[in-house]
Amino acid sequence: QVPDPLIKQAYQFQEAMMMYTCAIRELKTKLEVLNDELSVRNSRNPIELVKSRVKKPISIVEKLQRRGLSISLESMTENLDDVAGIRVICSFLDDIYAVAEMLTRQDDVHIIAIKDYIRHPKANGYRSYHMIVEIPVFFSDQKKWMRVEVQIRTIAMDFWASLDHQLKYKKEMEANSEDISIELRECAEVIANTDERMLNIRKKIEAQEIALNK
Ligand code: 0O2
Repeated sequence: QVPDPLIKQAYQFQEAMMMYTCAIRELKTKLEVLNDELSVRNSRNPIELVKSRVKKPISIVEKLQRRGLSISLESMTENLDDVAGIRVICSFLDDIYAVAEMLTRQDDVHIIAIKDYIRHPKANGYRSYHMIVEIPVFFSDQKKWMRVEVQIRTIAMDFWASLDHQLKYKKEMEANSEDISIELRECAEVIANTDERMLNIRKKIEAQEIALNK
């Protein structure tokens, strides 16, 4: 027989995860609204794809342990900002900042923290714009402010980060060796350069269109 306190804890955890899932749904709707509006106005989609996930229980426990924090529901909700995570994959570099700014302007979105790993890439070459936001979610008996980590990046940045993640996950030893790190960083730089060139190409095409329409 499973002891009562354990069953109670399991239910509380399930309820917390449900709340994080709802927060993701709310924020995804906000992003879809923005994308729909902008695609009508500008005849192109700034957002290519939105991915989301609720952190797995094992990853939650590992992160709390890594930080030397207690393993409990309270500790998770107080200390972890990325239990709910959304990844916004944009077409172009400037779309990232446009999406971030539009979210920031919404008065029911509280910005808790921002990490701009595009202007300040990580030493390994990782690039992405990270926001920790808090949004209100309305449940049957309460309004709860829920934290969500939003990672905004281009298709190219996502390509690098996904492969970097895979390589490190499958071959941890080799991925940590010096020459592999250098190669990965070089690839990240080539990708960043390509992102800038693609943005310039788009701007040139837009300028030509404006000139033609005059
Ligand atoms: P997952 O599986 O994506 O959830 P910490 O989370 O403790 O590392 P912090 O300050 O909370 O530190 O987070 P930070 O640095 O703002 O961003 C962490 C998340 O960004 C990671 O989540 C990754 O998703 C992504 N990220 C950061 N650095 C890298 C990197 O070098 N390569 C790749 N591929 N992704 C990175 P998780 O929880 O580590 O993983």
